[in-house]
Order: sequence, then structure tokens, then C-alpha cells
Amino acid sequence: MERRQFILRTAQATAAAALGAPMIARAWNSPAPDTFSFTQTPLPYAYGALEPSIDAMTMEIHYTKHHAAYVKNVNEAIGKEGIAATDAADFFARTSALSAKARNNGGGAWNHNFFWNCMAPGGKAAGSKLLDAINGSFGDVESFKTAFTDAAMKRFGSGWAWLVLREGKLAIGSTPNQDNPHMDVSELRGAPLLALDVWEHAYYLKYQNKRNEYVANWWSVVDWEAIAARLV
Ligand code: MN3
Repeated sequence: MERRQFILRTAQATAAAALGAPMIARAWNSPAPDTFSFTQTPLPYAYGALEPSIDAMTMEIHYTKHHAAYVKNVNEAIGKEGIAATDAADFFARTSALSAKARNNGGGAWNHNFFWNCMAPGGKAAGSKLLDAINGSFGDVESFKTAFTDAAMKRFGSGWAWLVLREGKLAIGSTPNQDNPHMDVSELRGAPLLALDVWEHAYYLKYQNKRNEYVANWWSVVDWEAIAARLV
């Protein structure tokens, strides 16, 4: 251990002791037990459950490698950088002050938890309340799908397409990399209702360069019931 680190840790330990905090030994790169950290929520279906829209191998690699790495890396950043957020909303509200590692992996951790819960085997139907909202904002469901698909297709490189609720209105947009509409730095702001991962890792094994086919087939596994539940 470098002397400077030792002094810092000693000072932290002294401060913790002074506050009566329990002296719990922990890895220096793990978040403190009382600070917010990200968790990887269980996948709500089997890897192959979204076939043929999304193949099992893509789902397994996406969940166990990509998503798991974002969660591990953001928590490492929270520990190393001493980020004391109370929850995910608080974490993203201060994105402008975070490191690139915290921003990118925090977004990756949250976005994928959300994304898995935007899909269900065979899809789930929208209720009348959601249909009314979509018809009111976009004319009809087909026009909504066209606009959302357009956002997904026009996102250059890696990123996400979103449907958000902002000031009581539905809006479609996209974000680069792992940014999301909760982040203070995001051009698209609002409460996420639906997300689509358009990183190549989300579709390349099955669709290669054909992002348009991936998006077209994805609609059949969209969980419209979950979108409706977020529309409160
Ligand atoms: Mn992804």
C-alpha cells in the first residue's frame, strides 16, 4: 500500500470510529454497506424464451457477460471514487460530476435491468389506457412503431432508443453509449417507459449488420403490459 493511501485510509477509519461507525473490513474497491450500489436483477425468463426474435446465445452472453460486467464495474467505481448516491435516480442526477467509468457502467447496469423487463416471451398486449396515450400522441400504434424504429435506426453507433414520459407527454428519442434519460447530461430526459438496446452486441450473432431486421422482430416480444404499468 502506498503511504498516501495508508494515510487516507487511516484518516477514514479514524473518522468512522469517531462517528461510532462499525469498523467493518471491506475491499477498498467495494461500495460501503450503507451506500447505494447497483444489482443485476434476475432475468425474468430463460435465455431462449425470446426466440426467434432474440436467440438464446445472444441473451446468455448479453446477460452473463456484458450486463454483469457493467454492474461489477460501476460498483468498483462507486467504491474507488467514494460516490455516495442514495439511489439510482440520485446517482444519475449527478452524472455530470461522475467519471466516464461510473457514467458508462452505471448506465449499462440500469439500462439492461430495465431492458429485460421491457420484453416477455411472445410479448404482452397493451391495455386501453396505453393505447389511448399512444393514439393521442402519435396517431396510432403503427405510427408510433415507425417513429420508434426510426429513432433506433438513426442512432449512429452504439446506444439506445427510448419512449419516455416527460411533463405528462410521451416522447421518443435515443441516447448514445449507455446514457439514459435519467442522466443530467442526457439530451433526452424523462421517465423511461420502453427501451431498446441497439448496440451490436444485442443482435450481431443472429442479425449481423441488419439492425432493421432485429428491430422489426423485436416488436413481437415487447411487453406492452409493462409499459402500461409505468404509465402512472
Ligand atoms: Mn447491451
